[in-house]
This record gives sequence, structure tokens and C-alpha cells, in this order.
Amino acid sequence: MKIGIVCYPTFGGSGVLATELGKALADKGHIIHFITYQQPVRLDAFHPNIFYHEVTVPTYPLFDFPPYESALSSTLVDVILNQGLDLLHVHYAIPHASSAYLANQILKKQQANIPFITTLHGTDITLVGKDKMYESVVTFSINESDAITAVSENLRQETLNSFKIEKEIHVIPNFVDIKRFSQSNKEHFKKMLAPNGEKILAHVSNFRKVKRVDDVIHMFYQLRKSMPCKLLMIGDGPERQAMEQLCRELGTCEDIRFLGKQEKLEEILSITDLFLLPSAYESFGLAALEAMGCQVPVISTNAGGIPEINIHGVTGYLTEVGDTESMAKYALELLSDEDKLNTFKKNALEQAQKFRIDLIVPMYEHLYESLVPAAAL
Ligand code: GMT
Repeated sequence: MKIGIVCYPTFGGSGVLATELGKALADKGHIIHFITYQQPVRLDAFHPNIFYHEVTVPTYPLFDFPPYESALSSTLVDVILNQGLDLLHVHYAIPHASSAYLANQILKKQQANIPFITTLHGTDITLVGKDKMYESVVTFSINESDAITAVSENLRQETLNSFKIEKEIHVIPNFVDIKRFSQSNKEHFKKMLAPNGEKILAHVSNFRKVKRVDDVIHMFYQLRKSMPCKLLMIGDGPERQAMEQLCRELGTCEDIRFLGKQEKLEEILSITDLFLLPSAYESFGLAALEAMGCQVPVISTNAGGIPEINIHGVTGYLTEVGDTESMAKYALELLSDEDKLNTFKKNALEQAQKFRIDLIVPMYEHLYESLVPAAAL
């Protein structure tokens, strides 16, 4: 099948998921065309079945806001026609679903329109989509999609509660490539970061408000009073500076390292003992799943779809949003009991196996097959 994928090309979960999906589909023989404004970050190697089309947005003195949505629609029309795509899969509703709709309307005039699938990822529904300024376009373009998927049961419910959706929403969860996200021996690296055998905690995010990164620091501050430990802060975003300032105020700087954006995440996760995800909302929590693939238990909130992957008392612990005291208490309990920690590590991997890429990608393929005429398969 020839499939067009539209996504945000950045380190964010939706872009990562879309890129990994495209790579997995290409490995299975599909021809994949990524259409976005920048090379997706995880599209890092040549693959004979993968093509990338950059959307450029010409500027003009009149444009205070260059019209990306129009440029994307025009590029979609061009790629669909000239590459003979069978199907378009857009990730993140805004503005990808409405651009896909517009492209299809243009193609209809030439009897050349193709089915498009919209995958909802989280903030496109729970934060941005609900904004009155976007709501009607989001509702319309979701309903005009030939199929809709959500990455968790929780996100499906959130979407149904917030928008008037007239179609079925299929739940297809996030997935992890266990071959990549698995524990490898990085003892030398661990020794460098924790020379006295301190336990290592890690947090990975885009440092946005919804991630409650300050809870990571506060929780660590409390834990550090009871045991020697180190914290690795991975990623970057609007809250980063304030977090570095918070560390200075709490006097924890010597035990916290801000590593910025990292491409070889699996290497850092391989030396991590505990992953922290204190988000106010998370439709799924891909970062936690990737940690679990590397046998890292998770302390998270019970927000959104997180309880669909992190099982309280089995793969980690769940707390109410903002309850840093319980997070620290659970962390101490787990990190000071080697047997329990090893059991949780094993359980984390077992749970991650349920979301293996080879189990989830066929769910998308089945959906594609239900929309594309048999002749194209
Ligand atoms: O977490 C983010 O802020 C990035 C965001 C995105 O859209 O790129 O991630 C969302 O999609 C991921 C992949 O489906 C999910 O695993 C994340 O939980 C979700 N984030 C939120 O719901 C906040």
C-alpha cells in the first residue's frame, strides 16, 4: 500500500509514534511518504520504501501568520496525485485533519480523493482542541475523517465527552520497539553518573506545564533526604529554565543533571532504576512505555490513560496529581528493597511486551485494509 503520513516532526510523542509507525510499515513492504515541515527526528536512516516531502510555507509581507495549513493541503494534493497514494494517515487533529479534508475536497473535483485516517494523540483533544477558537474545525474534520483512532480508551472517552463525534473511534494504543528499547549493559556509563552506586531516577518530557516537571524536582528533593540518589532530566521545553532555578533554590543541583534532548534514550534508560511521570494529563504516556521496555518501573500519576499501562503495585505506583509526598514514599519503598525492585523491573518488561510494535502495527494495517479497495492491496 502507498501511505502518506502527516505528523509533527519533533520529539513529541505523536511525531515519534507516527514516525515509528511509518518505519515499521516500510519494513513490512509498504511505501511510506512522510509529509511535514521538517524531517521527523526519528527518521534518521535511509530506507528504500520511505520518502519525505517537505512542506514549505512561502512568506509574504502581508502574512503575520504564514498559512501552513494551506501549504500542507497543496502539498498533500501534489503528493497524493503524483505518487499515487492509496491512503492518508494524519497524526494530531490540528491542523492536519482539516488540511487533509481540504486536500480531499480539491481531489474530489478530479475524482482522485483517497481515504484519510485521523489519529488523536492527546493534547489535540484535551487542551488545544477544546479551545473555542478551534473546536468547530476540530469536530468537523474529525467527523469528516474516514476513520478515527485514539491512543487509549481514556482518550476515546475524553473525545466523546468533549465533541459531538458521529463515528466510531477505534482504540489503537501506542507501541514500543522492544528490540531498541531493551536493557543493555551500560555499567561504565552508570558509574560515571552515580559513582557511589546511587540509585538513578529519570524523567523524559517536552517540559510543558502539563508535565508538572516541578513535581519531579520536589519529589526528588524529598527522596534525596532519605537515600543517596541521582536524577536525570531528559528533554527540553518552556519549563526548563524555571526547573534549573528550582534546583538551585532547593540545593539539589549536584545530584540533578539536565541532559536536554537525547536521541539514544534507550542507553540512558538502561542505567535508570525508576522513571517518573507526574503529568496532569497523559493520553497514554509513551515515554513511560519506552522506559518499561528497558525494565524501568514507573511512578506516575493516575491521570488520563496512564493507568492503562502502569499498574499500581505491579509495574510501579500511581498517585493523585500533585501528590509528591506519596511519590517520594513509594520511590523510597521500591528503591530500598532490591528484591521488590527486581520484581517490578521484570513486571515492567512483561507489561511493555503487551504493547510490542509487532502486535500493534497490524491493528493499523487492518484498519487501512478496511478502507482501501482490494485492488490496491
Ligand atoms: O506529551 C506531549 O506533550 C506530546 C504529545 C504529542 O502529541 O506529541 O504526546 C501525546 O501523544 C503521545 C503519543 O500518542 C502520548 O503517548 C502522550 O501521552 C500524549 N501527551 C499528552 O496527552 C499530554
